Amino acid sequence: MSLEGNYDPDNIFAKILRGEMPCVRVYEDENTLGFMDVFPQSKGHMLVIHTRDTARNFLDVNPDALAHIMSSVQKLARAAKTALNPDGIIISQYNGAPVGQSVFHLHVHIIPKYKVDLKPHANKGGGMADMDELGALAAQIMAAL
Ligand code: DGP
Repeated sequence: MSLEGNYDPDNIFAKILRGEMPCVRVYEDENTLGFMDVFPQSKGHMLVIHTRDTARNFLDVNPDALAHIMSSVQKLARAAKTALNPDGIIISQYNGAPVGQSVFHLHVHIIPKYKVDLKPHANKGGGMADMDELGALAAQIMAAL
């Protein structure tokens, strides 16, 4: 998919929002959802999405919705720092399949980075996470919110 196109209501994050697909939730407010990435690039890799705005990418999004998303990203990044003590935290966001976007509901990655361990983006080699491990990490981060 390119930068052009219409929002697909059957994308995987839309299904998560409708409760049609499971996910390990970390943070929710009236506008956003933060949850564990199921193909984590590192311990504590999370995603933040808007729960109502149907932007496919950064270019489409309503600025107010973007502000809500980034506020939650900051909240979760701070919690990840407290809970997991990473050496650094990458905040990233991809626009268009050619640069790596694979889910076309705008999302921001929070990727705690440790000196020893960073896996490739999405499901390109890192493998799917164990849901119990994701749940334990989510609980650690939630305790720091
Ligand atoms: P991107 O490639 O930037 O569009 O990121 C999509 C991310 O979503 C990628 O890191 C893997 C993750 N992902 C894909 N499918 C699922 C899913 O069903 N559940 C969760 N929690 N994450 C998913």
